[in-house]
Amino acid sequence: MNHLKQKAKEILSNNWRNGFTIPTAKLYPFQWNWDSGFVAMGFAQYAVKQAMQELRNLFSGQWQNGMLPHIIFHSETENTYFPNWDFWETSVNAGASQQPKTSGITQPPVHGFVLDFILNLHQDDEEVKAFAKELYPKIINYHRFLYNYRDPKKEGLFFIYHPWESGRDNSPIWDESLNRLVIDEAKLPNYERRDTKVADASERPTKDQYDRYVYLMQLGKRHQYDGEGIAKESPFLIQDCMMNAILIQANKGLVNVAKQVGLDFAEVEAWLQQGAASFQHKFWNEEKQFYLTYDLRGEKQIAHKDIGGYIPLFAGLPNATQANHLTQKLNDIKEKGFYLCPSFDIDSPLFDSKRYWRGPVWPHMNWMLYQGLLQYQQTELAKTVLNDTLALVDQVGFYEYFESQKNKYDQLDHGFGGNHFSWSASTVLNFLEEIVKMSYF
Ligand code: 9WN
Repeated sequence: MNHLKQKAKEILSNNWRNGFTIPTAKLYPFQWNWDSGFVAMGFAQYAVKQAMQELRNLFSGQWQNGMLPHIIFHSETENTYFPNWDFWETSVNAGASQQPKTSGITQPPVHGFVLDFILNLHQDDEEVKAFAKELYPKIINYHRFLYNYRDPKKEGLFFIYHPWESGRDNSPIWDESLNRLVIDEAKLPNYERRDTKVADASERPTKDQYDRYVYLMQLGKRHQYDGEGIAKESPFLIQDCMMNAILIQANKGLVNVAKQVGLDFAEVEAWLQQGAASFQHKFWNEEKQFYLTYDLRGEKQIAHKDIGGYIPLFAGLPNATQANHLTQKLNDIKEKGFYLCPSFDIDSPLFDSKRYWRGPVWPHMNWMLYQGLLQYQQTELAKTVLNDTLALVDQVGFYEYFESQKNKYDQLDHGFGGNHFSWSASTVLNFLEEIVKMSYF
């Protein structure tokens, strides 16, 4: 396993840009929100100063209203990504960060549990403790933004209005909501995709989906990117099960941090109480025995099962019966000849084992799933998730995502999307540490 560790560190070092890490060269040349969270956990294993720098630089793009953007454009001259900073025109919001430039939407709020993870590894390090005190109020502000601007019915659950915010851009769970948009090509601004020049177009979202992404960007811009008007107008208005589970787990992380370094956490506890109760009610589907994402515009659960439905395990939300249903499903998927865990329901006609979030396996998702399974004493299944991730990377390289069907994967000599990918590297580092910590071998 030493070669994997060495390679992972090499990737992180090559993707390091003097203070932050890009997800992968060419395809994603800036700093991404949740990518940086996962990367910081990898750095925490061997270079904690870099972990702290990574997060400091990420939060340097935080807006005055607390929003933490999904992309921080540390360079204004790099122009190989669409949409670049100028396309966002974030100056429509008076409190938007102008230095560095950023996008106008957010991503999964992982940073509370990331900070907890880092502090746990370095409990006696005074510099890390001081850093925890510095970052804590910024994460609190971020969460306040989500509750204040993105929770119109005050349920303790927040909404997103763009698939990019979910981090699972082209998941079939967004199809119905995206199809509500009435696209008039003549009214869409001209734009040129750059992703399909770097990655194989058959592994990326379609042109029709990109038109819809651009439409929703324009909608956000019209409302200064901050909420009220968006909630009224956006046909795409979603309470994502995965993101809300992540927020709850991040809040739990914040409570741990606050206890360790002596900070007040009453507000976080109140969020936790309300969020956990609403979560069960809103997302659990008794008939499907699965957590489903909620379409706030259509006022109904979205019928498809995606990987986000397993992430409540990570936040300790399911009761024992619910957890059994989820683990049973994972065992079935495994028995059917798949690597854990495909990003979408393998039995659905919309499953596509190659196209991005419609089927492939994503290493960082496996890290959250692994942690969740351990919490529910599902050690064997957790080990499968860990081993599958390492096997996928070991055989073909540190790609962004991977073919999930074993018989198809065996015929490939590569993964999908970008290669030398940062969160794949940091996830491998964390899994390798787990093997030692848990004495698996
Ligand atoms: C848009 C950087 C990001 C990830 C997302 C992933 C992909 C971007 C894109 O790459 O999205 O944000 O251009 O496709 O879907 O989860 O954070 O790795």
